[in-house]
Amino acid sequence: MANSPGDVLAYFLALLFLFQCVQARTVTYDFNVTWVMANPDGLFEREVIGINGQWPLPPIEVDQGDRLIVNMYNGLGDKDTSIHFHGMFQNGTNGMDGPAMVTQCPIPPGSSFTYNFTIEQHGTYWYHCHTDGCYPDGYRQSLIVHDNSSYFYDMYDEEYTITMSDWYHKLVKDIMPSFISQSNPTGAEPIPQSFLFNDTLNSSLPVQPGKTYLLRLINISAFVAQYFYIEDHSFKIVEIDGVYTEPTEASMLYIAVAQRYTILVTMKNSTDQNYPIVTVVDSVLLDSIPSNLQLNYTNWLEYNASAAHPQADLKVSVCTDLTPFDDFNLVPYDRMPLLPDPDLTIDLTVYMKVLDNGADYSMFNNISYTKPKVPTLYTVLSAGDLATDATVYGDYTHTVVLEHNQVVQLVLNNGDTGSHPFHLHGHQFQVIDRAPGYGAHFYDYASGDPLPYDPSNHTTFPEYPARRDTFVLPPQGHFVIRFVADNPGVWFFHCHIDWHLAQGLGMLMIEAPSIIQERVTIPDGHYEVCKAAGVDFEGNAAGNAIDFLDLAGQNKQVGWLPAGFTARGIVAMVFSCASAFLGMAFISVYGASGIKSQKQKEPEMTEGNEASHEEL
Ligand SMILES: *[C@@H]1O[C@H](CO)[C@@H](O)[C@H](O)[C@H]1NC(C)=O
Ligand SMILES: *[C@@H]1O[C@H](CO)[C@@H](O)[C@H](O)[C@H]1NC(C)=O
Ligand SMILES: *[C@@H]1O[C@H](CO)[C@@H](O)[C@H](O)[C@H]1NC(C)=O
Ligand SMILES: *[C@@H]1O[C@H](CO)[C@@H](O)[C@H](O)[C@H]1NC(C)=O
Ligand SMILES: *[C@@H]1O[C@H](CO)[C@@H](O)[C@H](O)[C@H]1NC(C)=O
Ligand SMILES: *[C@@H]1O[C@H](CO)[C@@H](O)[C@H](O)[C@H]1NC(C)=O
Ligand SMILES: *[C@@H]1O[C@H](CO)[C@@H](O)[C@H](O)[C@H]1NC(C)=O
Ligand SMILES: *[C@@H]1O[C@H](CO)[C@@H](O)[C@H](O)[C@H]1NC(C)=O
Ligand SMILES: *[C@@H]1O[C@H](CO)[C@@H](O)[C@H](O)[C@H]1NC(C)=O
Ligand SMILES: *[C@@H]1O[C@H](CO)[C@@H](O)[C@H](O)[C@H]1NC(C)=O
Ligand SMILES: *[C@@H]1O[C@H](CO)[C@@H](O)[C@H](O)[C@H]1NC(C)=O
Ligand SMILES: *[C@@H]1O[C@H](CO)[C@@H](O)[C@H](O)[C@H]1NC(C)=O
Ligand SMILES: [Cu+2]
Repeated sequence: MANSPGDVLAYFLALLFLFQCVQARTVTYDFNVTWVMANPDGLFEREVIGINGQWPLPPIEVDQGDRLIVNMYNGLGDKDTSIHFHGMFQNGTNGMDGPAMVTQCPIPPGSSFTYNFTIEQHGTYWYHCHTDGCYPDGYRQSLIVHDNSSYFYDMYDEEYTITMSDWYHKLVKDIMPSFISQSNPTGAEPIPQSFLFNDTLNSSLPVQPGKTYLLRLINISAFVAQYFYIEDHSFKIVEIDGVYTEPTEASMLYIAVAQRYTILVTMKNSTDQNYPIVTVVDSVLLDSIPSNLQLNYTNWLEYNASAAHPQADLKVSVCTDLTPFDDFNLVPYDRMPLLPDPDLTIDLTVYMKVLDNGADYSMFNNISYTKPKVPTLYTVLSAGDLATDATVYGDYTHTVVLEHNQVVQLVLNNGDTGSHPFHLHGHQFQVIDRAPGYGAHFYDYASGDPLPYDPSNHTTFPEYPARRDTFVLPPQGHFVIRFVADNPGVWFFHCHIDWHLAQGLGMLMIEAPSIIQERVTIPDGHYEVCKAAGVDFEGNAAGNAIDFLDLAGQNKQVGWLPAGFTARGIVAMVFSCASAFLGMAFISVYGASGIKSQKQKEPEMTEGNEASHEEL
């Protein structure tokens, strides 16, 4: 074939065109983070964490393959901060993951920090502050990675993103001291004052008859899970936590903190009526229910702005009429098969225990996560050959060192009567076993016997297990997940109820420390932030950069109560099918009244505890 100069030019231009088409964009956001005033529930105006003077915060939107740059300036004046991009793998960019004292220093007031990474994923995510319990103050919003090559791209006409959250009238700094304290030995979680729908209430989504909408639902709560349904409309689930699923019909969802569901909803052809979008709070999670707390909320699919906007008909019984869809059964669209038998199994049990100071803490096994003095990633980078020795990360960060590409199985048993949404940074994991299942009996185990995982007696693992990045551990039940350690980095595994994280319900997995040392570089600006914050960025968990095996001076968890003290009394739990799922006429009373009469040991802080066991 003869190549004329014209052909060559055309070929060259075509190449150039192709190159430009596939060349990813860089999407830059400048965030000036300051306090602003907001009143999203119409009940109370309060200070919230705003960006560029605004709240609700700006959603981040990118296309798959884009580079995202977020230049963040901390203008809060009185609070450290950082951003975690929830669900992002940060493959090769571990230093951009965001949790303070894990992969970076907390960003003090007056400092700036640049997050800079590429996004080779798609779907529905969110970003939130990951320092000292700061996202309940409003620092959280959606992060959408568009993908016009998704299998459902031509199955809808328009898309909407909706966040759902709980909302407190008090600032975290005014809640936290009394939450983790001797006066709250049962660890009763703070009760939200309301539950927001896309950061407001009473909203209408304008829709057109016959069209199909893609709804991205994101639970950005700090604590409470909710049921979601639309009256007279069913839908198809197409994505959970960034993983496309086989289209799966459902009519009700249970969305726990940090979980995302993307659904396709096809509208009716008539325009005479508007339909309630109903969210019902899972009140089982609340230790007490104030009489003025609204537990069910109506928003609308608005077909006709001038027609009535009826309140939800809550006479339906969730148990008999609707059952929340069980995410365990969702098959990923890519049909990734069950991972092979694990190279490493990590066994964990969740406990809530009163420690020596009379306050309630959460722990995996006997370790309540306590911040190290040097961010753990920076310990990896400064420890040389000792980085593979878990000793250098200290006794209270609960660090497990993983080898590159190991198949890891994590068995999580719940020694607690509450449910907990667990999140693993840097991965989507396969959920291969879980008990009990959703449904009427989900909460039965809260009052009955625990149901730990029995490796010699379990149901057959799914052939194509559901994958996601956040999963709910049922009360006194268990779940078992598998993932491949193919993402060298320091990854936090923790409960996403911010109050429980503050109580220590977290641990670290360090994948392939020597590959981290080869691949991960930290921009100088990140170390400048450490200097401004007065935090060491070299050395072991105790800040010792000379002898990495000497942990003298490390932050320690609070000491154990002497034997004989009851950790947590459960006085009464009244469950019924309807109440568990609809929160009607239902109260569960955790230990508070029971334990108050017991003699508590006087608080006795061992050195460093109060300062070190801070919330994240
Ligand atoms: C951030 O916003 C505050 C308040 O509007 C302003 O005073 C400050 O100069 C801004 N800082 C930056 C770095 O943009
Ligand atoms: C929502 O509607 C309820 C009842 O219709 C009303 O009492 C409340 O003030 C509204 N809230 C907001 C934030 O619009
Ligand atoms: C972001 O990272 C890329 C790759 O390391 C680098 O080329 C670029 O200069 C960085 N941009 C900013 C604003 O830091
Ligand atoms: C898909 O998205 C890319 C990047 O935004 C764009 O260049 C391309 O035109 C889009 N394709 C379609 C079919 O919309
Ligand atoms: C939800 O709120 C965000 C941020 O304010 C906004 O961009 C988005 O359009 C809202 N979604 C709907 C469905 O109104
Ligand atoms: C979000 O998750 C929290 C915690 O699990 C839960 O209480 C709340 O009801 C959920 N919200 C929705 C709308 O699902
Ligand atoms: C709406 O009308 C279209 C076209 O007539 C039909 O295909 C579709 O099934 C109807 N949808 C519903 C929900 O009735
Ligand atoms: C819905 O909320 C209202 C107000 O909080 C309450 O009176 C009612 O009992 C609730 N209904 C259900 C079914 O939860
Ligand atoms: C919208 O609702 C009003 C009031 O019910 C009704 O009069 C009108 O015909 C409806 N419009 C359409 C387009 O259905
Ligand atoms: C937890 O238990 C293990 C084994 O019994 C023990 O070696 C370790 O020191 C304990 N950790 C704490 C924090 O008490
Ligand atoms: C195996 O598990 C099932 C279901 O949890 C239980 O009913 C059965 O008693 C168990 N069998 C043994 C031998 O533990
Ligand atoms: C990280 O990237 C490597 C290739 O560099 C790939 O093999 C691995 O699957 C990726 N891991 C994740 C979690 O994205
Ligand atoms: Cu929890």
